[in-house]
Amino acid sequence: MAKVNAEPYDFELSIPKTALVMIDFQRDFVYPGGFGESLGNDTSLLLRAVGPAQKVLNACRAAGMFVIHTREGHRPDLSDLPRAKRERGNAPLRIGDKGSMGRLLVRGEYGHDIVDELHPIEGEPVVDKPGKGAFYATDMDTILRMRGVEKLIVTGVTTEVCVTTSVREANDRGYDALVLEDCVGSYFPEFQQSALAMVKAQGGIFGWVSDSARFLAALEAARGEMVSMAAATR
Ligand code: C5J
Repeated sequence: MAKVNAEPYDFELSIPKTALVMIDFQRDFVYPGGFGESLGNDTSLLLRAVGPAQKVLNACRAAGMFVIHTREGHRPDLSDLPRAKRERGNAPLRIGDKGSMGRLLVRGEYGHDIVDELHPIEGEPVVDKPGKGAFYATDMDTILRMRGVEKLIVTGVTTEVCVTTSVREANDRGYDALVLEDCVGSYFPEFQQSALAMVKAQGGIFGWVSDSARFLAALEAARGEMVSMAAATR
């Protein structure tokens, strides 16, 4: 089986059993004028992950891998927004308030949607989540299990918030998760480093860490294996 060179050790790649998970690549986090900037963050740090993530997305689509996207946000009436989440941070603009890309983190608004470069295409489910974790109050687990998915390739923003919260949730549900470090982004470079270190420590306590180049090389090998297997069974 094709293997992705990764830490703490190689990650076995099986295209039919794997999903590419694109976490919260929303304008609200990645561009100025959205929720991320309203909290005082420099959004340009997240943009760095978009190019590598686009390469991985295109390659996974070409390989026929299942792709699933998530978006963090709330109903327009904010009925699913906990008081604590709205009030915490004491920012001048809060979730539900109007920013330059529409109401912050509200479903249906321009800022809530995924950036053009990584926009979902037909057949790629979009999971709308009210929390940080992709599995909390969503049908993420059901969708993955219906497809027979056991392994996750994880990209997205932000590394130490929604990405690793989702990786921890996935771990507890029995999935193997591989995080691609140049395809995840944080407003805090030091948090990016420590969040990824926590994933792969202790023999991969939450999962594996690699990067887009090493993943793409293994994906090519896995595609080759599938072609050879199909030819052998003909
Ligand atoms: C945050 C996220 N950072 N998607 N959300 O509030 O990581």
